[in-house]
Amino acid sequence: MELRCEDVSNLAERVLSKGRFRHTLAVADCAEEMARHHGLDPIKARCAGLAHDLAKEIPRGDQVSLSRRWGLLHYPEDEQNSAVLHGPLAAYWLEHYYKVDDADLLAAIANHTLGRPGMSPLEMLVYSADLTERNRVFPKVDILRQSLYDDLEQGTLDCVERTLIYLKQKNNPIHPLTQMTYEDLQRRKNIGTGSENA
Ligand code: DGI
Ligand code: FE
Ligand code: FE
Repeated sequence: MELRCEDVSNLAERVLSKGRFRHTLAVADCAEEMARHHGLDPIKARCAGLAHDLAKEIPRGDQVSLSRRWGLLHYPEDEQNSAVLHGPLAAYWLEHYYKVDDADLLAAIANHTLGRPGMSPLEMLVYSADLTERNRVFPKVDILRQSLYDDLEQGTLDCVERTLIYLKQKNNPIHPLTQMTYEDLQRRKNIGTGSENA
């Protein structure tokens, strides 16, 4: 089934707090705008943005038990830091209960917190819009926005790097997928540079 923006927006408004819904709308606007700028599907980007945090406010204990039941726990770190489970949960829920069958849309929702090696442009959009939407205020956020405007892949690499620095500063463990995403984007950048110079 195709996911309609209006339906996801209504669903998000119903299941999320006011503040989280405000963030959701800002991610949707940001993802849509970036998609238009980079020649990607703006409606799909908006839809993914609207859906990305649908499972965020499920109580953490329930997030862990649902993830276990649905086979979504892949790393010891998934359980140790349950803040990373809500993306895969929302995607699973939309796929199995709403019969959403757009694999790229589902992946963008599932991977919005940690990324993954081999991210698609839509996955990069949602990952980066989540970090840089208009309500996010942290030092140098404008530099990230500019970098994303100039080049989606480089901008996403900068976003992952910022997440790594932030997690290290706070002494939070780095999830293996965050590290793998970073290394993959660096590798892709180097391959790109190599072929341009060839
Ligand atoms: O859901 P949002 O708050 O909008 O943003 P998000 O989906 O990026 O989730 C952010 C949370 O995920 C935040 O608590 C930090 C956590 N997180 C993201 N990557 C990692 C991580 N936590 C750890 N420990 N390791 C990671 O690599
Ligand atoms: Fe999230
Ligand atoms: Fe979010």
